[in-house]
Amino acid sequence: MIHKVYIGLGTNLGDRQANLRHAAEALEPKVSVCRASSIYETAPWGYADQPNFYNQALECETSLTPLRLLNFLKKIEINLGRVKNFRNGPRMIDLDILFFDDLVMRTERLEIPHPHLHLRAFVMVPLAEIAPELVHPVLGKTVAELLADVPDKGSVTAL
Ligand code: PH2
Ligand code: MG
Ligand code: MG
Repeated sequence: MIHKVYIGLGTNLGDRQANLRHAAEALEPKVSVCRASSIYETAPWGYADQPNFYNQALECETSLTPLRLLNFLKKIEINLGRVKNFRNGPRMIDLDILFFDDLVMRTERLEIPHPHLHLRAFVMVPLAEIAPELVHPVLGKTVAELLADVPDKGSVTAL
């Protein structure tokens, strides 16, 4: 069975543009990228004293299960040089599952939809570019509607 998944990418160390490109390349062929948002330069959220991020959203298809997809994304993060750091701290690459079909899953290891996505402009602006009509399965609103209500007014600028 083929699943439609949305993945949020973030990077603020090294060559940020190359990190995004390498991550998208590493997804294939297990995860095929259907649509990519523009790349946005965004102010760091949660911990201010670090470089600006580049953020992007990808619409993908995969036959992996949610946990296999999570493990696969973690492996790509490590292959691209991510090392353990403090919460919200700088990283080479972060790959987050935002939505997985209309699945709602809340476990210790994995929460889908991503629990904070609707609160963060650096996630919602790229996502709204590629999927404005997508409906959040818990909140019952479209991505475009949720973006209009995002409380985080951190700067988000398309490259
Ligand atoms: N990711 C975080 C914490 N803060 N800020 C921005 N601008 N972009 C991110 O991707 C980001 C962040 C934790 O995952
Ligand atoms: Mg993240
Ligand atoms: Mg993450």
